[in-house]
Amino acid sequence: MPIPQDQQIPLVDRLTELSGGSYPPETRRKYFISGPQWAYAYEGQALFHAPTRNAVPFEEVIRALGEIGVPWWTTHDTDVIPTDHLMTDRQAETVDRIRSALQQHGVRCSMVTCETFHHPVFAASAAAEAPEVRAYAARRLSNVVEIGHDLGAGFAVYWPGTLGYMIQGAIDETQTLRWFADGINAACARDIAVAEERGRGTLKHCLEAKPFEPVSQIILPSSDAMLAFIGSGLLTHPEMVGLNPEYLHELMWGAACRAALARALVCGKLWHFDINDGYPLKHDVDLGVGLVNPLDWLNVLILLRSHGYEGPFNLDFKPPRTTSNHGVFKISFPTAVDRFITLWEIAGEAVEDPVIQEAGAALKAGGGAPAVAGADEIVTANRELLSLHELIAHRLFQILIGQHRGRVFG
Ligand code: GLT
Ligand code: MN
Ligand code: MN
Repeated sequence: MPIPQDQQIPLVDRLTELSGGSYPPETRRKYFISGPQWAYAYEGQALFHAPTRNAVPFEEVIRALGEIGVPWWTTHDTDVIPTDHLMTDRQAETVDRIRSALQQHGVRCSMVTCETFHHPVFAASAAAEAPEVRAYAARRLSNVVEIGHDLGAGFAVYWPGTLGYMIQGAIDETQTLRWFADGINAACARDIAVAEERGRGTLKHCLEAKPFEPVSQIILPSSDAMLAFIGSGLLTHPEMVGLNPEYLHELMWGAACRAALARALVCGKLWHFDINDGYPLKHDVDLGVGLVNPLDWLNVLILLRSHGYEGPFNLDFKPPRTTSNHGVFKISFPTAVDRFITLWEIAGEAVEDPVIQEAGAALKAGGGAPAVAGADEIVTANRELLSLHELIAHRLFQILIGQHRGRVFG
């Protein structure tokens, strides 16, 4: 029987209820999870895709996040302020409206980011040859820092998605990197001045890498490249600059996200994390966290829990274009938050699991071969212990699907 349109929302809502309930908003608010304006308001458009949803103004996004229980909101400057209103009185009016919407709905702004990829002025990147483009980019970055302070944010993110080219040869990459550093240096300098004026701390400036898209070659394509850039000597305040890795962006170049995060952790630069899902070596599909790689995600969160990283977790996903505006509110955001919280809690169980703990301790104790033993003797001493690697992997699978809590074989 066809389902007439007026019965579709009740059907979706009933099946949503039937699929296992959800965390209450108060529980969700205990986690440092943020909802991006651009994710919630994404209309489903792309190069080959017309929009499938209506635009959603920030008042509605902030209201919805408050109701769902997402405690933090993030935005690009141009998600909420048209380009020609930026750095004018109209910007201040909008920032006031944002502030009152946040206050009204009990949501706070954690992060602001500068759009340096969509507008034609950035066609040759924000570090283009023409000095006026770079001067404009520096003003835009500094302005975002001010908006961040106006809204009480603690983080600024920079995704240099057009810092590269489609066709090689016209630009000198070393020059581009120096010019890009000039932009970040301008943002940090402005931040120090504004923070001082307002008696606030400075922001944490976080670089986000993506290996390709929208240009075919990006000069800083991975979190590791960003780490090298931070340590290159080009930044005047490297201590103010860290990383915002994105889960899928690491998969896109074939990395283990967990290992990429580990490299950021040992450098003390894991400051912000975009959470989503997708497929290795494909384009940036930005699916909801846990929908493709739940076991990999469990492992990522075990690493983060073991090393004291507790957020921000920024829900940088794109609700699929088959989801309606109602679906974004009812399904996309609440279920993404709940999958994340579930995986986070399961990761806590894995860290505490007696089987994994004992296996890990046994592996570290080793087989007891003498310190001066030869290679064959060491192999023999450890041979049976090393089977525990596979047992730990099996145990993680069991924990993921709840077998440690009673689901049994047979
Ligand atoms: C864009 C990109 C994201 C970044 C955003 C921050 S912009 O949506 O694909 O991964 O996090 O600028
Ligand atoms: Mn991202
Ligand atoms: Mn992405």
